Amino acid sequence: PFLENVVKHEKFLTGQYDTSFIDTSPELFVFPKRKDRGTKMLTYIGDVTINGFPGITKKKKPVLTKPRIPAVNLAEKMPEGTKQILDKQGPEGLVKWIKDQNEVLLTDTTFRDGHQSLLATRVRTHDLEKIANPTARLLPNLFSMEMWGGATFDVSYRFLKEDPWDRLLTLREQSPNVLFQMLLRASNAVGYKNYPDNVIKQFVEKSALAGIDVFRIFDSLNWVKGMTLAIDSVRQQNKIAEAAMCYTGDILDPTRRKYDLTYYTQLAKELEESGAHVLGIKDMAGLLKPQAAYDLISALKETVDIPIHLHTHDTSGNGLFTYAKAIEAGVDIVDVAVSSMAGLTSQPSANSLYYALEGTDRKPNIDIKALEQLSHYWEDVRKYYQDFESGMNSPHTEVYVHEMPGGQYSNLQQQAKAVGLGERWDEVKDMYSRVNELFGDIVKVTPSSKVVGDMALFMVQNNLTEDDIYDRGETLDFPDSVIELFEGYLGQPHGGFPKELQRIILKGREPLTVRPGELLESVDFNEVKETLFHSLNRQVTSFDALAYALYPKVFMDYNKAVEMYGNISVLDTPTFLYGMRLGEEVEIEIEKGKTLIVKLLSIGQPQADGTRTVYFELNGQPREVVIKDES
Ligand code: BTN
Ligand code: 3PY
Ligand code: ZN
Repeated sequence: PFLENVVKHEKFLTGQYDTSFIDTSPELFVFPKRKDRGTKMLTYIGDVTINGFPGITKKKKPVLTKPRIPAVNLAEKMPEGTKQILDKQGPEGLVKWIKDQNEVLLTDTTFRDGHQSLLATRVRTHDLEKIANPTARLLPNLFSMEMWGGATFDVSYRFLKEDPWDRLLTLREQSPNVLFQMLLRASNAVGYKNYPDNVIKQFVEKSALAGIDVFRIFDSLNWVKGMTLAIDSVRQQNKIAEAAMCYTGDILDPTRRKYDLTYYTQLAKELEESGAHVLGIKDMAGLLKPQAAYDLISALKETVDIPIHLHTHDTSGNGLFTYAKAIEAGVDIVDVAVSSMAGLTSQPSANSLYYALEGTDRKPNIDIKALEQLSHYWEDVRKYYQDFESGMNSPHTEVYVHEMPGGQYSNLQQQAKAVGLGERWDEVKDMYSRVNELFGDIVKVTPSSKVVGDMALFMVQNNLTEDDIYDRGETLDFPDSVIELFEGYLGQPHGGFPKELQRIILKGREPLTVRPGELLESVDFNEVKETLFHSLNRQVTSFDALAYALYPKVFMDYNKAVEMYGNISVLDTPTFLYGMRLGEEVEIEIEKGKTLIVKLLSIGQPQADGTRTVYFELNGQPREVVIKDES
């Protein structure tokens, strides 16, 4: 606790911080051993130049322009925003403030769901950091910036080889005025399964410490019992608990009664009674049709007293129409993305919404010129990540049938490619909706959506039909995630599991009916820190320990990559993803005021052992590294 106070102090009061000294007990303090950062960096650049980046078909480094950053005066005082309202008036004060606003309030999701949905979550801190301060200055009237949680935590370590906690701390420093919002999967934290209760509590506590103000909490089966621990933990931190219900099905369809208006109003009431400060409606796939939005918001306004925050995805192309109807019905806050990162599987465009509401009394109080400038930046950055685009480039009304969440679309597509089903993507989508039926029509959102996706991949890969599952299920090795779902480790779905299928999948084992957190053994964080300290041979923070508790293998692999390559998060994105062209020179700021100038001179022919020598110039001096050619 003492050192955590130091962090708060150093970081938040003086604006200077160094995550390397955070909350380590003094006896664990070691001085990092001297390493040659230059060689590590060249090893990475050599490796990615020769072997390419995982998930990208190897190709020449594209020639791209530097993103246009809006000109802002960094010397000027940062305008105050909603963060100051929360800090001064507490959660209740903030809730009252929301209710007092007449215009619709906006959450900007560009930093999280926007790129999670369009670019497989791959946008790096390097690119977020540069626009965080201009965004805070140009859009101080935002309700919040959603910039953490969901898939970003896992993807940061796993694919980007960067620390998501550093991202949060860095962005917090750059944007001190707008509320920071994260997506928290209730008992699944930012993972794909339930974790012990003390992990959830710790996670909320540390996320709040590092800068999160608004926690959007949802359960992937809309199981309230799985959400209360997270809600309580957030309230204990004096932060905003936004409890969200996931929207599935279609309240307008009289033949689909499982998730009707009554289902949602009852759920909303339960969430309010469970301590939610704000009610979230999480339309993760974009299934909420305009009239349904009007009916739903109108009914909820009659049911609950807390503000209502609506989230949708624009996959069908109807997103703005849905928002217009929701706004007419009195929704308090809606989620939008900056135009060049909006639309399709992402959120509706903030810029478009601004104009759509002209002439109404709920038009958002936002600077449209600023939005357009920010959009230029993102338009340029998006090109860096072109290889992670889903290929969807027009409205996709099929979503009303397959019901796949926007945040899952590009990720599942990557998963399908990785197991050799890239060519059979249409079949995978179709199977996705068939699996939903097979499972009894469940809510599909991370992680339940991943289970449906895993099952769909499994069935397409093995050419299985629903009948095969029932006829030959006893002999099939179902994906682990499917077994865990049916065992009750993600909680209980509305209406229960289909009994016969559950019996087949569990092969005689008894399912859980209680909350998994009641059974999972607490994590001993001191022990984790101790173990990590010995295996990593460096200072270990509470943030590290949490990462290990959530994702042990991913976290250890990340550390291996850091050991091998150093801190590669400082590389510009084209170099990070494609390496260098022959003769090219790049500048890498490895720390404030310390820059490496790297020039790629030549690449040697493969040797008998499969290695190649890569010749560089580093700050004018010749340097070479030996890289294994994996081709
Ligand atoms: C690991 O496997 O944990 C190390 C991850 C680092 C992957 C890098 S990305 C560039 C280069 N190309 C590869 O295929 N692997 C390395
Ligand atoms: C996530 O959990 O990452 C989501 O975005 C779900 O919609
Ligand atoms: Zn979403």
